[in-house]
This record gives sequence, structure tokens and C-alpha cells, in this order.
Amino acid sequence: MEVTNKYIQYEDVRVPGGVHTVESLNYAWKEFETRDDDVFNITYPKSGTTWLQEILSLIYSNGDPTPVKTTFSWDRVPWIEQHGGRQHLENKPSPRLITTHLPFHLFPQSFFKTTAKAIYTIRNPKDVCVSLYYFSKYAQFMECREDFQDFVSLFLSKDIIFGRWFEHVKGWLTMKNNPNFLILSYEDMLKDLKGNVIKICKFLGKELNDAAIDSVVENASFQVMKDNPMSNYSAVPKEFFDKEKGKFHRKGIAGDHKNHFTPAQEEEFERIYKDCMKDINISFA
Ligand code: PPS
Repeated sequence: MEVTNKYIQYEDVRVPGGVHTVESLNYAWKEFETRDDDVFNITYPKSGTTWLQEILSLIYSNGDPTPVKTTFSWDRVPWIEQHGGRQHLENKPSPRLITTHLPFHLFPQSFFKTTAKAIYTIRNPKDVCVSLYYFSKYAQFMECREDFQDFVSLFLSKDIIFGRWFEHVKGWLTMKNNPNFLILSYEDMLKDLKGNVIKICKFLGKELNDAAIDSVVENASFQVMKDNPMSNYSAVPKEFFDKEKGKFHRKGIAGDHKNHFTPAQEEEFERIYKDCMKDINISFA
């Protein structure tokens, strides 16, 4: 796979090239055959993707940490749209756990003819913006902006990866009344991880005993994941992640935007948020 910070345009979104190809995106959208017991972990980037990869892996091992300690997260819960998605998923035994950042309108079309389940995790967009800013400094396949102010402008433009947060969230929220669709909040998971693990188990029809639930919660904690080489991306070669410029498990908190946005930026962001999300009833702590 080529490492490049040049993006490719696919339909109406831009995505990092190399990691994605037109072929891999076509596969995800048009060719992938969803199975009834597939489970999708869907996010806008930096909204809790890796966290859900860990939680889902642990739920499907009934709390046994062996898989998360021995297999890379991207092999356990692979991205469908990335280069290699087809090879990863075609021969994977069921139930398959699958990750995606795709917007709703580019999601596998076959999903809608099945009883497969999908979980969409939402995070405060201002914290997403901060997290993506730091990510873009060390992920070599990302367009970066040295200045945070410039990055906020990029984040609010259609040039940002996977399209703007607003359209991504609004697209996925059209699924909110579908019984096979669960919406989670990153901030709520920080407040009550156990309650959210129980909610996910119920949604997936997985019955875990108390010890197994406790193991999911413990092994999906920020610190344990940060120290787990199978989930912390420390094994990714330098040409993809320059670890001297940043770490994947950075802070894992809510509200870091307060340390980054100026009052003027905050005001501008809120104005755009209110305008774009006026018909949508979600709020952030
Ligand atoms: S990616 O690149 O889109 O897959 O990134 P993603 O995993 O969605 O988001 C990365 C941010 O999630 C934080 N993170 C966690 N927070 C709380 N608890 C746990 N266990 C956890 N694991 C990852 C990670 O630190 C990134 O957020 P920031 O704000 O940058 O720290």
C-alpha cells in the first residue's frame, strides 16, 4: 500500500488515498454482501472507533481478553472501505465485526436487505476537531495544518475527510428509528462505561454474566487500551504514524476543545452548528 497524503475524491467525499482506493470504496458500497449476523461499528473519525472495536471484541469473546491481547484491532474489527477490506472480510467467519467511517449514503447497500446490526457513536464535534488536529500531525496519510485556527477552517469545510461532521451525523440519524440501529454517545460512555456495555449487549442479544461485563469494562478502559500494543497503534510503521509527533491514545476526555478554541472560534463554531443542526435534537455535555 502506498503512503501518500494526497486525498482521493469518491462521490461527494474526500478520503486519504493509499489507505483507500476507488476499488476498495466500490467494494464497500456496491459489492459487499452483508450477512444477517454482521455487526457494524460506525463513526465519524475520532469519535470512539477504536474504543468500540475493543468493546465489541470483548463482548464477542464473553469478556475473555485473549483476542484483544493477541490480535490487532484492525484485524479483529476491520475497516470495510480500506485497502484490504475485501480480503479481510470475505473469508471471515460469522459473526463479523466490521468498522466504517462511511457516510450513510455510501454505506453497503446490501445492509438494508438484512437483519445485520449497526452501532453509531457520536462525539462532541469540537473535541473531534481537536483530536483530528493532533492525529493529522502524525498520521502521514492526513493533510495537516500547523495552526489550529487553520485546522478548524479545514474541519468546517467540505475538504475534510469523510465529509463534514454535520452531514455525517445527520445522514446516520435518519436511521434512528430502525430497531437494528443503536446510537451511542462518547461522552456518555466516559460517564458510565458499564451502563453502555450492558446497553450494547442487550442490543446485540448477547448475555454476559457480571464477571464478563466487568472484564469488558476493565479491558476497554483508556489506560488498558493505551498500554495494549494490539490496540494502541504502536506497531504501525513510521511511514504511516510518526510516533515522535503524537500518540493515538492522547487524552481520551470530554471538553478538550475548551483548551484549544478561542472565544471567537467557539462562537463561530456554535453559529455553524446551530445552522446545520437546527432540526436535530442532540446536545453535548
Ligand atoms: S480513528 O482514527 O477515527 O479510528 O480514531 P477513534 O478511535 O475514533 O478516536 C480516537 C480518540 O478516542 C480516544 N480513545 C478513548 N477514549 C476513551 N476511552 C478509551 N478507551 C479510548 N480509546 C481511544 C483517543 O484517545 C482519541 O481521542 P483524543 O481526544 O485524541 O485523546
